Amino acid sequence: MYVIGERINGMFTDIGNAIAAKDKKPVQAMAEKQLAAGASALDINVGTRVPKADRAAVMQWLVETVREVTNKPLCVDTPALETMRVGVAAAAKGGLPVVINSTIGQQDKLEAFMALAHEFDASIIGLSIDEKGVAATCEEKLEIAMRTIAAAMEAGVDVEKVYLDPIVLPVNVNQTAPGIVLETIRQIKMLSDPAPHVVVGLSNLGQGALEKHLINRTFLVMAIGAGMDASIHDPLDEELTNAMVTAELLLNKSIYSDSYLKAYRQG
Ligand code: THG
Repeated sequence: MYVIGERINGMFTDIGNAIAAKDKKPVQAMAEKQLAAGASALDINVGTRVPKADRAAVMQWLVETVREVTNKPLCVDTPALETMRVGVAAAAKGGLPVVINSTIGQQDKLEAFMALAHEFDASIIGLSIDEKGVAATCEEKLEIAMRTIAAAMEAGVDVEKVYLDPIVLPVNVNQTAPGIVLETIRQIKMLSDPAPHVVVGLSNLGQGALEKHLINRTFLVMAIGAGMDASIHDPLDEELTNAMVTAELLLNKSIYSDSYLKAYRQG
């Protein structure tokens, strides 16, 4: 599993406060902790407390702060093209790997973000959202997925670099949505050979629910079973990580030993 650590996000109080105080220490410590826990990449999101006019400059600061402690892929998380360009340029400096998180499937946005991906040799996450909002049905999600793949090919972005995100929303808001996402994952995996990568922002699912950790953990296992190969979540959640590693073991993606959980943590 390609785990993208979600914790460097201004929506969390510790990181929000560090951003406000321009204090690098808590940000760098959080980057190192997530990587030590097995994250393959780190999401970087300034959050909503930062005024819109300052977001590009704050994104640059946040990316440069994390880049001081790692050469791993940084996943620049913003819907704004200008903030994305600034963040991606900072993250990709020296030819280091970067992920654009994200583009929506509206044609003009797809073209602009795919051009940026091509320019920086970046990977890119394509959401199942377009001018009509979040796609509700499996058919609509697949239609946007196919448009996203087509736009990547047009822009010269290798399909291997595209991650499709069918969008999970809080289960306490709409209980039919998670099943639709699982079905969409299964179908995306049949679109082509090799199949496009699939990612979700897992923590959206349990947001506001008392049993959010259990809900997120159970869904992660189901989504892995459906073919999902990447996830934006908290790698510091040990039970979540144990469930993920066990799901991969049961799908024969890693070798069994009695100490397989320990083996994962030792890298
Ligand atoms: N898809 C993609 N990128 C994304 C998302 C997605 N980036 C942002 C978000 N969604 C993923 N990251 C988070 C981070 C935190 C929470 C949800 C999604 C969250 N956290 C706490 C919770 O679980 O209740 C609340 C915050 C706190 O503890 O202060 O909800 O879908 N491509």
